[in-house]
Amino acid sequence: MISIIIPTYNERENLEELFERISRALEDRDFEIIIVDDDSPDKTWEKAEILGKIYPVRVIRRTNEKGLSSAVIRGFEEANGDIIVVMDADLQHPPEVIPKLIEAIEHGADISIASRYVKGGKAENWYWWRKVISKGAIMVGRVALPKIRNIKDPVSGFFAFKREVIENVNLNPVGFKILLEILIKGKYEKVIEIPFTFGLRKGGESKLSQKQIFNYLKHLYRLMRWEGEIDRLVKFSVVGLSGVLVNEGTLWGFVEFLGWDKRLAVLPATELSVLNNFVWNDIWTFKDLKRKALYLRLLNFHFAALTGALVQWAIYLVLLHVGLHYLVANLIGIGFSFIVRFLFNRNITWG
Ligand SMILES: Nc1nc2c(ncn2[C@@H]2O[C@H](COP(=O)(O)OP(=O)(O)OP(=O)(O)O)[C@@H](O)[C@H]2O)c(=O)[nH]1
Ligand SMILES: [Mg+2]
Repeated sequence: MISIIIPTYNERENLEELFERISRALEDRDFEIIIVDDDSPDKTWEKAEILGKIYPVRVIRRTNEKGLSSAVIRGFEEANGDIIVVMDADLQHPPEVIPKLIEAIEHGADISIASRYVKGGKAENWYWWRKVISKGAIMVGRVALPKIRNIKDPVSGFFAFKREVIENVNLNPVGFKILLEILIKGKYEKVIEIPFTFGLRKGGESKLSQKQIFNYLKHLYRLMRWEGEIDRLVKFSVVGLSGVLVNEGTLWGFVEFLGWDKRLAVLPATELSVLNNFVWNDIWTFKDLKRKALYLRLLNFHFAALTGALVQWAIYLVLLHVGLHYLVANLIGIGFSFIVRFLFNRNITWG
């Protein structure tokens, strides 16, 4: 049995074609359609109930709750299927793709995603700025959450999964992107992406707004916390500060007690601080991620430090050139260096 969850808000005029095409695509299968409507002013729920006489549709009309993700989660609670499909009502998600999503699961995937960004997929007729925002948002998400870094379209609203993936998982209805929530918190091994063309909506209006971008960032932040990535960032910063102390302290010792040349003493002092940071990051920040051999981690860590220093220097020079105060320029350079080093180490050294 397959459950198809469709959240709706003012989609009345799309329902008939939607149900017709789903039924045709799934004619040799057992399925149910679950419409979760937030009491749409255009009475989408009423239309769905009428069409329910012809198609296997169940309608949930929510009157005291609103929001896309919570609607989808409500649909999960009502679903009877072993395979659950989520899609939009506005026909941007062609029902003809559903059999491919289901076949992927029957062939061993736990989650299958209809993807705009794998080979063969695309978003049709989008303004260039919408493409940039969409791709940029995905890139930020993949960088912020290493668990999903290999997934090309982790924010698709069109996907299918085995019921077990979300069993006993506490999904939070924040944000617009329930798939992200499932990819981070769900229990699964294999994900497959199926290319599809995301068309223009047939009728009705978009509910996507500027506010969603902010909500998306908030959602990412919560998932980063959940994943422990924020903890890592904090630990990495603390270690970085300890490195400053080691660097300054050893430099002072070399110069004052050993009488070394100031111009050269800074080099071993810096190396000692890099080693200090490596040790703490290895046994604390990234202690659960020692997948590479020790010498490779050590080598990569040095490479990250060097890359960070070069980035810092380059940004410093550019900002000096545009007229910033040198201390401000350096501070911004340090900020960028921090990000570069964190990402390098998180994804490569301990990746
Ligand atoms: N129940 C419920 N459904 C919603 C809500 N917001 C959006 N939807 C539905 O979720 C689906 C996706 O919303 P869309 O407005 O199409 O978002 P989009 O596809 O990113 O934007 P467009 O490309 O402009 O269509 C549609 O089926 C909407 O009717 C909501 O608050 N509650
Ligand atoms: Mg849409």
